[in-house]
Amino acid sequence: MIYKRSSALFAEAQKVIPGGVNSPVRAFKAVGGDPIFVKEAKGAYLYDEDGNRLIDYINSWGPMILGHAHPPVVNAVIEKARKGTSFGMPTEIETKIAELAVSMVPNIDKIRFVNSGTEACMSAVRLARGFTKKDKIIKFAGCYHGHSDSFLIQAGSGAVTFGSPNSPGVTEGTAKDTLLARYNDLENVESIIKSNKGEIACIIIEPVAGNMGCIPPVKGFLEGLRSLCDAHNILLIFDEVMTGFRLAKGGVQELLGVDADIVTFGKVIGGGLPVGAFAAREEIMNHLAPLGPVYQAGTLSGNPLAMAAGLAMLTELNDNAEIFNSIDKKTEYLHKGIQKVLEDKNIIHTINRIGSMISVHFSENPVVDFESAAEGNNEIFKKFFHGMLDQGVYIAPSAFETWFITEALTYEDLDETIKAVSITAKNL
Ligand code: KE4
Repeated sequence: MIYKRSSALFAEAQKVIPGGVNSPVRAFKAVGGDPIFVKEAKGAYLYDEDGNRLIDYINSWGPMILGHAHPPVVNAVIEKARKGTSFGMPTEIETKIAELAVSMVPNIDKIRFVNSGTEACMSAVRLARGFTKKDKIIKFAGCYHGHSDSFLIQAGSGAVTFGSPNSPGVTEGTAKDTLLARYNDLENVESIIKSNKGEIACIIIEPVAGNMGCIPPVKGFLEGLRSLCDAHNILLIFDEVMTGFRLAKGGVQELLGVDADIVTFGKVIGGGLPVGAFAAREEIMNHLAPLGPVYQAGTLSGNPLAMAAGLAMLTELNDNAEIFNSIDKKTEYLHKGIQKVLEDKNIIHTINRIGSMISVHFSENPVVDFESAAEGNNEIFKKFFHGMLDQGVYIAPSAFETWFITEALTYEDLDETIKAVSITAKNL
């Protein structure tokens, strides 16, 4: 594959945009080489600036569950744009998508729209602190909830896992209120709660992790968190920015039958336009301004174009629930095909999959938390990434990401992808 024009565009971009990208993971730092510049996309395919067609397994990191340039979504945005692009005033379509989202997801009575997953998670934590009148939060190593200060925390020293900033600009004052736990380790969470009695406002978790590669919760883990939260008056926040409206109509709450107190959304809910949201039962959401004291706001929140895209997307998913079964089957087919090829070539690997989320880890041990995810052989992953790219298949440019399956993929695309793995595996 030739990427000359992408490289030239990248050189230009770096002169005026830090790192040439508006979000770091796009810069290919984890895999090397210059990032691919996309010219356009349709269905399951990306068309880059050098005329290459790539089968897309990122789908804008999740939103394109029905494929790129999906006509009902595109037409809805065009129609809306003709009537104005932003008003900063309430519009009926915000109520329409709110009613639909509330009808699809368990345990939520009200929803507030914002402009990104980060904003949704940041606001959800502020709401939990305001509602419980407690300051500390528990998050999990390897889970990503966006770039709000409270989340950019790494494991501190010492057994009590006090957080410490993992980015300049995050203060020690902020970090002290974020406690870091190990994913899938209930005892660890319990010990942190015991060490911070009466101080923890919420536990925020990706109920199915997608930012360490795909890591499903082990049996009983989410149920255990629910019990701990009930016993200690802690709110359980499910960050469903990735899993919401993807793993089931009602997300992980529906799929695994565990109730959250607050749920955050992003990606699919906006149909590819900038939308995040957070939702909960009425007694919690009514603490939000202008009703209650917890402040949160946004000039472009509920933007009509974004609402039009999101409403078109959620309507199609709500009316055609068999879509979820179809993409799950495609993901299982891909899983089995890749696994057979890598086993035949004796390549040490493990594949995690749940619903339409899947990740390939070049490690022999099960990948159940950040530590085990980090054991993966990154040199082999880099070769795998570029080998697949050379075969016209675009997977996440990082071993700590999940592949996202789109309904637009055909079984021929899946076979082509499995064949690309077979060719790539020869050089691993
Ligand atoms: P955004 O602010 O990027 O819309 O959402 C933050 C976020 C929150 N919660 C979860 C579970 C997420 O996965 C994300 C964002 N996901 C990454 C991909 N792992 C976005 C890609 C990027 O950072 O460019």
